[in-house]
Amino acid sequence: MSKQLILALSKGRILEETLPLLADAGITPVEDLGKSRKLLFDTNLPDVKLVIIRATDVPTYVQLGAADVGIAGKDVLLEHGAEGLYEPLDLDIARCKLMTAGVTGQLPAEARRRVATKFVNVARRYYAEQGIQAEVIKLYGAMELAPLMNLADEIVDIVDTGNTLRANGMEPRELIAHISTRLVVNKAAMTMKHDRIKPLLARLESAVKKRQTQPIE
Ligand code: PRT
Ligand code: MG
Repeated sequence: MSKQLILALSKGRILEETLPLLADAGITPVEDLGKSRKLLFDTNLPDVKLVIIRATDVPTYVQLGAADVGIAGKDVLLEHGAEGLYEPLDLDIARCKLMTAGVTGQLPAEARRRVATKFVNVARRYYAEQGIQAEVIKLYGAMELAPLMNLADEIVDIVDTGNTLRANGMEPRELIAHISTRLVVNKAAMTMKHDRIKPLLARLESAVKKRQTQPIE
């Protein structure tokens, strides 16, 4: 195994909050990520590289060892499954909730419930645990549209302020999980590259703690 360390970062909203944390931990990309179409970046540390990929691909890269360390939302990790991954650190960014939601004022369907979501594994598990019969329908976006178009009775989606739901005549129903961004590590790399990963973990952990104790501006 090479001594190079590859970090897989989720692009999108998590990235903006990840970069300051990495900077606090002493890792900065050598070029402006926003100005480049590249996906693989050198950093100030000669043996640390960053790959910037779809959030849903991060656990796959780390599980299969193409990246040693990854940063992804707990929602994505719950959907992917934990095989081959350690999850040693909560980065405490991009907090939100994974919830069920439906049309405002409408009671959940009594019989078999049609549920639209991109989190099909999470949804199947959740409804089974609740003893609710559910037909889970996979969508790739705009879940809020599904009940309005009578494609589904309910959705499973990320909720933060609830504004997106309200704007579409929907309301949150049940909480499935509290979500935040997590650091994941390939299990083999954790052993083989322990001398590299351990100090990175320690520096990120203190960067997270520093933020948590800072007064809110
Ligand atoms: O990948 P894709 O394009 O499908 O998702 P995206 O563009 O919505 O999100 P992305 O990739 O930029 O970041 C997704 C990750 O950010 C998730 O995996 C979560 O861990 C985290 N996160 C935190 C959120 C939100 N907050 C959030 N509010 N991801 C999505 N949202 C969306 C949600 O899907 C819904 O459409 O925002 C809307 C709800 O927000 P409110 O404030 O209106 O309730
Ligand atoms: Mg996106």
